[in-house]
Amino acid sequence: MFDLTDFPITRRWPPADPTVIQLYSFPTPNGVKASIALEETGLAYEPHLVTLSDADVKSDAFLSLNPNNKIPAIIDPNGPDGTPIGLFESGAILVYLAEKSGALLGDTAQDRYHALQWTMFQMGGVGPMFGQLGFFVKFAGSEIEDPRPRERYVSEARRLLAVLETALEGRDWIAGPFTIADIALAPWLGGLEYYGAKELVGWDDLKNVPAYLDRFMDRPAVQRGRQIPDPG
Ligand SMILES: N[C@@H](CCC(=O)N[C@@H](CS)C(=O)NCC(=O)O)C(=O)O
Repeated sequence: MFDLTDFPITRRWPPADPTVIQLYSFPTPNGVKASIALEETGLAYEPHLVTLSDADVKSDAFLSLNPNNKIPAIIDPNGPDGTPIGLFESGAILVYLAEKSGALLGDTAQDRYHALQWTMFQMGGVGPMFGQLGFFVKFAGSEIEDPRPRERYVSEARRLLAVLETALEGRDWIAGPFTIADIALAPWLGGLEYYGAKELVGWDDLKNVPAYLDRFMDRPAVQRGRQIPDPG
């Protein structure tokens, strides 16, 4: 039941305890979604550091678990029907961990669909748009002279932040109770600082979003999960 030798990734990153969830990740906004959810739910797991270098994410071993060469990915030795399951895409991992633990999707069917709605909003909107913003503001794209891509992603980031600012009025968490949607969204809000993009997106004009990020960062499980795996 706990034999993980069918997963080639375990030969490069061997499990110390093959009975627990194996996490392959790096502490980026997408990576920490998985470690924070694991810390919040209390599910037993073992982290493995997979850096963003081609030698790791494009290795045959990692591609055998995620052909899309991106962290995070997991193996649960005790998946549905008691058989092992491998998963990639942080949104799918969040839903899986929430359903497995019975936590982080609220208490009612309404909560659950709202949590999924805002998780999709992050996966399809905030993640890709903020990621491109980072590319054009901080990384290689910042050397491109044409201002239009940068302007496009700054204006999309501002628009998405305005959606959140309105939705957070009068509530602590985006779907009502604390859910996977918060774990998906908040690390990306924190990423704006790392990109040096806060001023560009008008962060100081917002009230609810910065308070929301502070509330998220205050959670002990979030503080632990943000450091996992230890990047060394
Ligand atoms: N949609 C994916 C995106 C994951 C992603 O972009 N991961 C980045 C780090 S934040 C990565 O692994 N990059 C390595 C590469 O692209 O080579 C998810 O949410 O899991």
